[in-house]
This record gives sequence, structure tokens and C-alpha cells, in this order.
Amino acid sequence: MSITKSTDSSTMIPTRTQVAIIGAGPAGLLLGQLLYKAGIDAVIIERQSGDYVLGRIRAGVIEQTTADALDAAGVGARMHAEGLPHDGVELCVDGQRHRIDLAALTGGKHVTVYGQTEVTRDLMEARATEGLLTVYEAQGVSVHDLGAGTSTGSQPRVRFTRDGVAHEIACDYIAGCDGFHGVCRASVPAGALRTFEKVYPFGWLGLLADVPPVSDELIYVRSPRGFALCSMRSKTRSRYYLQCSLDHKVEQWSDAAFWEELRLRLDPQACDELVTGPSIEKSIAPLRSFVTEPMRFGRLFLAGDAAHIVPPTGAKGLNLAAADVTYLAAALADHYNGRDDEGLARYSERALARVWKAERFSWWFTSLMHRFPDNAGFGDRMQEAELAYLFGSQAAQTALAENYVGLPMVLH
Ligand code: RFL
Ligand code: PHB
Repeated sequence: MSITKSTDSSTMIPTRTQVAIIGAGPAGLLLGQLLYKAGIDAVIIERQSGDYVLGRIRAGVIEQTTADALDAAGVGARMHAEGLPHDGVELCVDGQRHRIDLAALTGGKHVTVYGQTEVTRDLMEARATEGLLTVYEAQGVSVHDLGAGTSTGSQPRVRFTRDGVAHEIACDYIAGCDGFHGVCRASVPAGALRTFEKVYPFGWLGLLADVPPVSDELIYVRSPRGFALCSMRSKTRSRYYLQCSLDHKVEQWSDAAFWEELRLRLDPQACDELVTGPSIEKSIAPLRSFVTEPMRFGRLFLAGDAAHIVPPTGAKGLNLAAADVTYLAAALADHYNGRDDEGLARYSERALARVWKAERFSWWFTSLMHRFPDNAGFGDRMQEAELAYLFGSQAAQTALAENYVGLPMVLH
């Protein structure tokens, strides 16, 4: 059984569904599974191939609320078996490491290190097992009749082409899970949404390699040469990042140059213990904070990166996407079970309350740990004072730990 195959023939694509989900990233796939569990009919429409989606190397840290959502969707088994529970993280500042004891500071909470690729694979597999439809390689996807300000009878539609055949799916609701560059947010009339944005003057160069991690826990590094992160996917696969200039191209970075630069940013013990090897993947990601308000326009609900972006320093992007679709799935279940529409009415407000707190944490952690090109002088001293305060204050460490393991979700 291929988990990334969409349809055997385009005749299988229906003309109607209850919820059309645009995008088969973690937000769209998890929403699809939660809706299936609630007995709600949904089709996922994705512009890329399934293999392309699985090939994207992204997040690695799963909060407890995300793990709970994956369990609720019936796809948590492999994460529990293969994921690595982490009770702490380390911050390395100017060559000295400080451990933040996440479990002790949060009453026993932890995060799980389990790659986004694996989460995606588990969700795709569950979808294929249940025979649920994902239309991959849909071209020219467009959304219509979103219904804001019209009568309740309005019926949204999704149009696209697959294998040269044009399709239209009518639905009750559209879930815009199509990421930052997707079509859903862009289809809302100008002026109906307000956006907030901060672009950072650097990127992250990431490298994946089949070498054992340098340490049992993640190390976030602030050094005079810039930020670095030592992360992992398993006990035999490591993920490292280096802060880099935005004009750098990935082709400029040989594996040898990457490892050499990483060594220059690590503490002496990590340098001694670092195991290097050929890269499996290397890529550069820009860093951005971005929020759309509200996360709804009529019968279109935005979720995940389609509605907001965080810089990866706080490891919040995938987790926010999971929280959004947990709110949305519960709201749609209440609607279709005839309970009430309060969840749909309050979706944006509830999701945004959590989003803004994660935006604040990701911005704070990014600002604390990176070298800013124009920061020499006062800005550097502020970082140093903040770090000295953090390492000397249990209250400050508790604030970091609470945010890192993930803030609670308020469902009702
Ligand atoms: P995605 O994953 O971007 O998926 C959107 C999907 O929509 C498709 N699409 C369309 N489909 C149909 N029609 C169109 N017109 C379409 N336009 C786009 C796309 O092909 C895609 O398949 O968004 P989603 O589902 O909201 O998930 C968000 C997460 O992927 C993202 O927030 C995280 O990866 C962010 N992130 C991290 N998050 C964490 O929680 N923990 C981490 O440790 C973490 N590390 C990271 C990260 C992101 C990174 N990069 C590369 C930005 C590390 C990095 C380096
Ligand atoms: C990752 O492993 O890709 C990762 C871990 C923690 C972060 C960001 C990315 O904060």
C-alpha cells in the first residue's frame, strides 16, 4: 500500500464533502484524522506530491498537547515507541552550558523529540489505512464563495485540476491548512484580515546527518560567531543548525565548512564529543514572526502556518498547527453533532490567544540567543543581562520551561 498515492483515477474525486482541507502538511493531515474520528467527511487537496511533502525536513520537538492530539487522532503509537522524551534543554552561552530542568520546573512535563517527517508519515499511513482521500499534485487550487457576510445558505467550493481534468468540490467549510505561501489566506478580500510581521536579519542553515547526537539533550548555543543548535531525530541521527547571513546560499556550505563553523561555536566538551559525517540534507530557512487576525473569513478557517509563522528557536510552529486544528476539529464536531456553534464562532479568538503567547516566546528566545548585525553595544549588554538574570533566577527559568513544554489549551 502506498501512503502517498492519492487516487487511482480522477473519477474517485467527489463533487461534495463536508470539509475541504487545503494542504497536506501536519495541520491538514491531523485535522483530516481528527474529523474522521468525529465522523465528519473531509477531502484533503495538496499541491505537491506525497513524496515531496515527506521529504521536507522541519520540526523535531513535540509538546505534550501535540502528543495528546496525535493520540486522539489514533496515530501516537510510533511516537511513543520511537520518540525520545526530553526532561531538559541546555543553553550554552560563551562556552558555558546551563541546564534548564523542564520536568522539575513544570511539575513533571517534558517534550518528545520526534521528527515532523515521522509525524507526517504516521498521519499519511493512517489516512491510507482508512481509505481516506488525499488529492496530491492538485494544480491551480482556488477557493470560492467563502460566504462572509452572505446568508447561511452560501456554499463554498474548491476548484483544481488533476491529470489535466478540472474538478470542483462543494463543501460546508474550507480549512486553509496550506502554509505561509498558500492560496487560502491570499483569497480573502483585501482589508478583511489584519497581519502583523517581523522579519529577522538572518537565517538558519540546517544539516541532517546519520551520526550520534553530541549530547542527550538539545543545546541552544549563543556564541560570538552567532547562534547554533544541536538537535537530533534519534540516537543515531542528528540535526544541527547555524545562524547564517540571509545572502548565503546552501551551495556555498560544504559539509566540512559546516562542521568547522559548528565547532567554532560549541563549548570545548561538545567539540570533543562531536561526531561528524556526510550530510543527508542541508537547507537554509529565513526567520519570521507573522500573525493574521482573525483566523476566519466566513466559512474559511485558517490553521497552522497559513495563519501564523514563528521563528524556529522556540520549536513552536508544528505545535501551534496541532493546537489550531484541535480547536477546529472540536468546533466542527460540536457543529455537526448539533451541540452548538460556539466553538466555530470563537475559533479565531481561542486559537489566537495561544498563538500570541507562542509568538512572544519564540521572539524572546530568538532575540536572546542570536547575534544581531546592528546590536553591538547596548543590545549585546541587554542579552547578557537577560541571560545572567535567567541563569540566576528560578522564576525566570520556570517561565522559559513552561513556555518550552507548551502552554495549556483551553477547549471550553
Ligand atoms: P506546512 O507544513 O507548510 O504545510 C502546508 C501544506 O500546504 C501545501 N500547499 C498547498 N496545497 C494546495 N494548494 C495550494 N495552493 C497550496 N499551497 C501550499 C504545501 O505543499 C504543504 O504541504 O504547514 P502546516 O501544516 O501548517 O505545518 C506547519 C509546520 O510545518 C511548521 O510550523 C514547522 O515545521 C515549523 N518548525 C518547527 N515547529 C515545531 O513545532 N518544532 C520545531 O522544532 C520546528 N522546527 C520548523 C523547525 C520549521 C523550519 N523551517 C524549515 C521553516 C525547523 C525549521 C528549520
Ligand atoms: C529540530 O530538531 O529541527 C529543532 C529542534 C528545536 C528547535 C528547532 C528545530 O527549536
